[in-house]
Amino acid sequence: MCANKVEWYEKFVDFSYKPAKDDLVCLFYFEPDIGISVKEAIGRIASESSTGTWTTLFKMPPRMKKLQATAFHVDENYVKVAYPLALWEEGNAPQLLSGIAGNIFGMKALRNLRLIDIMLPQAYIKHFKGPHHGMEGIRKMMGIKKRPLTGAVPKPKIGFSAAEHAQIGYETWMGGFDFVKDDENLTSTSFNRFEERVKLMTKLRDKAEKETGEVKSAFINITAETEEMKKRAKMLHEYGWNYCMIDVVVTGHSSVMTLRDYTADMNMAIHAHRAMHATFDRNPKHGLTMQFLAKMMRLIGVSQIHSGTAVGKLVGDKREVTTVADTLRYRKVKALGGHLLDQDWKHIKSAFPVSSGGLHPGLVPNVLDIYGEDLILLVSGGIHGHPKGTRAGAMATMAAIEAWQDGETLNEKAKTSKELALALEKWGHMKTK
Ligand code: RUB
Ligand code: CA
Repeated sequence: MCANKVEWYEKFVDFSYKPAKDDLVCLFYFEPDIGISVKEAIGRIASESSTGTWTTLFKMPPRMKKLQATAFHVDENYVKVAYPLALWEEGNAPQLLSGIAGNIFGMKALRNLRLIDIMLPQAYIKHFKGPHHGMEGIRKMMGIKKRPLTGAVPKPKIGFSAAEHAQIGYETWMGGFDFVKDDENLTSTSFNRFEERVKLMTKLRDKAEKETGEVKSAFINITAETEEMKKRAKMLHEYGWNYCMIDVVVTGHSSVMTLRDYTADMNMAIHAHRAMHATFDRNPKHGLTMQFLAKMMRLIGVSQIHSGTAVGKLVGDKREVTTVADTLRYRKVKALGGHLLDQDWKHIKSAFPVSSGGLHPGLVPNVLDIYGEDLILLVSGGIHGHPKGTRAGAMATMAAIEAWQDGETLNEKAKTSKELALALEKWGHMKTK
C-alpha cells in the first residue's frame, strides 16, 4: 500500500467548469475498466491528452494549471473535455491529433474510448485555409448548377492497362457522367503507369468534351510519398486537369496539408478517398468517428470526401451519413439531438460529401433522399455491370437522377429510358452487401 496519493488525475475533472470562448471541446464515449471509477476514467482522458502523467510531480509550476484540459460534463458514457487554446500549435493538425487522438486510446484504465466529435473555436480554425473552392467553386468549375455531380471507377478496380482504363473512362463520360475516378489502390503500377494513364485520359477527355459540349474531369489518384505526389499533381495540372485524388487516411494529415497548398496554387481541387477509415471508425465503442475525420479533412482543405451511402455495400448508417454530410456542407452546424457538438466554420469553405460503394440506378432515389442534390454520386459496378455496358449504365443513372429531380418514380421514368428499364430488370431496388 502507498502511504500518499500518487496520482493527480482528479485534478483534471471539474463539473462546474464552463468552457471559455476559445477552448476546444471534445466529446468522447468511454468505458472505464473494472475497478476504475467514472471520475478516475475521465480524469485520465483529460490528463493524458493534455499535460498529465501517471503520478504526482516534484516540480509543478502553478502556471501549468492553465494548460490542463478539464473534463466538465458527463452524461452516462459520454464526457465532454475542454482544452485551452494555448495547448495547440497554430495551424498544426497532426499536433492536435497527437493530443486528443493519441496516447489516451491505449490507456489500460479505459476498456473503450471513442472520439465522437470536436468543436473547433474561431481562434483555432483561423490558422487553417480549408477547401480551396468550396461547393460553389466546384459547381462553377464543372458548369453544373443544381444536380448531383456524377462519377464512376472503372471496374475491376485495378488490372486494366492505361489504354483500357481511359477507354472505359471515355464511355463513362459519354454516358453523361462528369467524372472518372481511379480506385484507391490504383496508383502507378507496372501495368498501368500514372504518366501513361494521364496522357491517354487527357486525349479521351478532350474528345468527350468536344462531343458532348460538357466539362469532363477525373479523380486521378496521386497517392504516394509526398514529393512524388507533388510531381504527379503538377503533371495533372500541365495536362489541364482540375482535380487530383488522394487516399487521405493512408497518406496522413501533413501530406494532405502540403498538397492542399500546392494544388490550390494551380487552382486544383482534391478528391479525398477515405480508404482505411474503417480500421478506426467502425467499432461503435472505440476509435474515432467518421464525423471527426470529416471535420479534420474539411479543416485542412480537401474539396470532397467519401461519406457513405447508408444503402450500399459498406458500413455507415443513415444518421452517420447525414451528420457527416452536414459537417462538410454547412457553415453553421447545429448538434441536432444525439451526441454531437455545434460547429461554426466561419471563413472555411464547404466540401462536397461523396456517396459511393455498392450503388446502382435503382438505389439513386434512396441516396438522393438522404443527401439532396449537393453531393458527388459515384456509381461504378452499377454502371459497368449494366446489360448493355458502361455507357448505358451511366445513362440509366442519369435518368434515375432526372426522375428524382422531377418527382417521378423510377418505374415511370423507365418507360422513356430503356437503359433505366434494363438496369431495373437486373438489380431492381436491391440493397447491396
Ligand atoms: C466504389 C468503390 C469505392 C468505395 C469507397 O465501387 O470501390 O472505392 O465505394 O467506399 P462500387 P466509401 O460503386 O462498384 O461499389 O465511399 O464508403 O469510402
Ligand atoms: Ca474502391
